[in-house]
Amino acid sequence: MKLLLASRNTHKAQELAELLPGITFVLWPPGAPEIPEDGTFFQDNALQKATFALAWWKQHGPEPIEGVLADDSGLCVDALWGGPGVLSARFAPELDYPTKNRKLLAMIPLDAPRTARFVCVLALAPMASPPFTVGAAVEGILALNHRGSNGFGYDPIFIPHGYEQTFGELPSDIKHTLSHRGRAARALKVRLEA
Ligand code: ITT
Repeated sequence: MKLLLASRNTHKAQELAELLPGITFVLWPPGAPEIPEDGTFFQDNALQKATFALAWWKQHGPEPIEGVLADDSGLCVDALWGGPGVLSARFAPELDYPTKNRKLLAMIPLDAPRTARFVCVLALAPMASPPFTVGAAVEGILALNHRGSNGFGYDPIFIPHGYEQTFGELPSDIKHTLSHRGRAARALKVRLEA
């Protein structure tokens, strides 16, 4: 199956390629427009990205595809009322991730709960049938400090339940078995196989 991936995030692209080896991904071309994402919820944004990219590809796409896959995801921190959440990619955009992660940790009061979850919604827009979504989350807590250099984004500050290491310290195959994206990808596979 050949799908266009409606994302400019190369880390997501790599994870999705590892999680969905049966799918050949066509990457969103460098000259294509920015994909809008101004929804309130992960599901809104995932659908918006997939349907926008599908409409653009139908007009301009240089090769045949069977549909478009989009991923909207983020880190929801209970002590920050669920933030940065859908705004995870836009939190402190001027900072690199180590500095951003330190800033986020500094915003958590010492006596506040450190519970958090990563959420991922995948939207699949086939060429000729309505789009659908699958979603998943992984629960965990925030580390006291940035730890490890695996993964990307907020991985070095997130400790999944049942582990002591952050996603930045755990190898990618363990992250894939636990993560929001891994769970959503497996749900997508089940849906496609059905
Ligand atoms: P596209 O919209 O082009 O796909 P994006 O990075 O802007 O890329 P999102 O709006 O979905 O995508 O924001 C997701 C952000 O959430 C991402 O940039 C990271 O900061 C964070 N994030 C999502 N999944 C993550 C993961 O597995 N590990 C660490 N951080 C993650």
